[in-house]
Order: sequence, then C-alpha cells, then structure tokens
Amino acid sequence: MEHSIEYLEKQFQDRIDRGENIEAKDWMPEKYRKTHIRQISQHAHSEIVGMLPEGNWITRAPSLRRKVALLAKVQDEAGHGLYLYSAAETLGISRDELFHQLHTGKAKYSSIFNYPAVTWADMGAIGWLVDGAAIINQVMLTRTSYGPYARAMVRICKEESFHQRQGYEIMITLCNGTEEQKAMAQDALNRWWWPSLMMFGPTDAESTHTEQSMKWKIKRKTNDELRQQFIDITIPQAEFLGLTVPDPDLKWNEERGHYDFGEIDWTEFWQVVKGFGPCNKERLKARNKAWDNGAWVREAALAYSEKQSKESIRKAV
Ligand code: FAQ
Repeated sequence: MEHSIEYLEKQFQDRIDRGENIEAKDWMPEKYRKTHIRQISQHAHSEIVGMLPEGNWITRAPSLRRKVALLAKVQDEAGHGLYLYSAAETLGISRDELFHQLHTGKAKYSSIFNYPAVTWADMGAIGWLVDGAAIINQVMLTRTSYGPYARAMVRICKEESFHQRQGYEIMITLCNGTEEQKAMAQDALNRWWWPSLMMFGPTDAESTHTEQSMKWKIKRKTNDELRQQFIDITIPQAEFLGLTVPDPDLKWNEERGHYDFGEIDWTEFWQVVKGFGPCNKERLKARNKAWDNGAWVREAALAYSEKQSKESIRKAV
C-alpha cells in the first residue's frame, strides 16, 4: 500500500520521539538525509584537515614519548575521518564525491583548523581546548538519531578523551616548567581560546539548522548550551594550570550557576568559515597535494583488488 509523504513523515517523527534509531535502509525525509550528509561529511573533513596543524609538529616533538603520543593522536584522527566518511556513504553519497567537495572548497570543515600551530605549546592547547570542545559536542552525538553516526561516535569519543588528556598533560608540564615555558602555554591559550569557542557554531539565534536538528534529535543540545558547558568545565582547568583566559568579561554568575563571558568576534568567525582565515588556502592546498600524490596508491589498490576478484572467479569455475 502506498502511503502519503505526510503519513510517512508522521511515522518517522513518532519513531524519533520514541527514541528509536534510524538505520540506513529505513525511510527518511529527504531533508533528514541531506542534513546528515552535510553534518557527517563536514565532521569527517574536519578530522582530516585537523590532522594538518598537528602533523606539522610530529618531526619537532621534544621527546620520543611526545612524538609517539602525537603520532598516535593524528593517526586516530585519520581513523575518525574514515569511520565518518563510511557513515556518510550509508546515506547514498560516494566517497569520491565527498572528497571532490572538500578539494574544490565547496564543503565546510571546522573553522578551528584554519588557525596556525606556531609553537609546541599549541599541541597542548589543541589537545586540551580543541579536543575538549570536540568531546563536549560529540558526547551528545553518541545519542544522535541516525544509527551509523551514533555508533561511530562512541569509539571516536573514547579516543578523543585520550587526546584531551594528552594535550592537558603537555600544558601541565609547561606550566610546571621554566617561566619561558609557562609563558608559551599562556600564549597558546590566548590564541586558541576564542577560536575554540567558535567551534560550537553561531549563536542559537543565528543558527540555521538547530531548530530542525533538535526536532529530529540529530542534535541533542544547542550550540549555545554546548559552548556554555565547555566554558564551565574548562575555566577550573585553566585555574589549576595557573593560566588566565583572555576574556576580561569572564565572571562566575552565582544566579545562573554558569560563567558569563564576553562577546565572540562573529565577524572573524564568518570570515574564517567563508575561506578567509589565516590558513584556509594552505589547508586546501595541502589536502589537494595529498590527494594528487596518493593517486598511484589508489590505482595500485584498485588494480590489486581487480586481480584478486578475477582470481577468485577463475578458482570458482
Ligand atoms: N566551522 O546552523 P548551524 C574535531 C556552519 S572535530 C565551520 O549552527 P549545525 C576533532 C554550519 O556548517 C570538529 N562552519 O549548523 C579534532 C552551517 O553551514 P551550512 C568538528 C561552521 O550543523 C580535534 C552554518 O555554519 N566537529 O575537532 C561552524 O546545526 C583536534 C550554520 O550553523 C563536528 O563537525 C564551525 N565551527 O551546527 C580533530 C561535529 N559552526 O552547512 C583534530 C559535528 C557552524 O548550512 C584535532 N557537527 N558552521 O553551509 C555539529 O555538531 C554541527 O554541525 C555544528 C554546527 C555544531 C558544528
């Protein structure tokens, strides 16, 4: 029996309201599918582009222990990108198309990765703040309504916790070191603080997708709720380090039970999102170069798999 779109949409919303996961082969509104392709692929691209600022420091890590930990972290990020591309593919888009969108600058990825990592302390600040912000956002996504995305997020969150601790431990070491090292840590916090707050996206009033995404339980919390949660968790961590967050308006608000904080520079945020941040061009260039340099690997892998399938057909007949 044919059902009307209205009927199917009502059934779909009822499933979401009952807390059921939606799976790849289930009926879903076209906009739900497209929203997920958009969000999951932006997330995947963020992981892949996010390898670049840290990759830059692998050869310059100050000890073997730091190098091994950083290598493992960057490798995890590649893995996260791959799970997420796979989750996006379940919605009917090919990986080639997703890469094409990234390489041509059509796809968005997190604004944060368009800032440069200029000192070793930035490895601490990225792990502490960027992974810290990513975790706050991603823990809610383990309960997102689309099954393949939610399941990918469970493992990703476990690894992100290790990343966050890796970064915070670098910050602790620097803050317990020489005056110069502590100054490096403060400088990294000064530069990464505001961009980290921008990771949560525009304010709820300005967010295009939040309302519908909350209804479909794609998002379980709004951009502003998550940003506030991040600030409330992070300030005591900065105090423990003996560092100061670069926000003169930051103040505990007893009545709200939250920190008040200063105005985010939204002009800077949109500039970075639109491709005019400090490193946007460099990041896209690096990804395109990696894609071009990897062509022979993809061709060899394809030739090998064709050879394998011919062999298995030959053996079967
Ligand atoms: N940067 O209506 P909303 C990581 C765009 S992973 C760039 O609020 P939505 C791991 C947004 O796409 C970090 N663009 O959008 C790691 C939309 O544009 P569109 C990434 C942004 O989707 C750590 C427009 O603005 N995490 O860090 C940003 O409901 C260390 C309107 O915004 C994820 O992707 C931004 N910051 O909420 C790796 C998590 N914010 O598409 C290496 C999954 C917003 O209409 C090292 N994503 N925009 O053209 C999400 O939870 C959501 O997509 C939000 C944005 C919360 C990011």
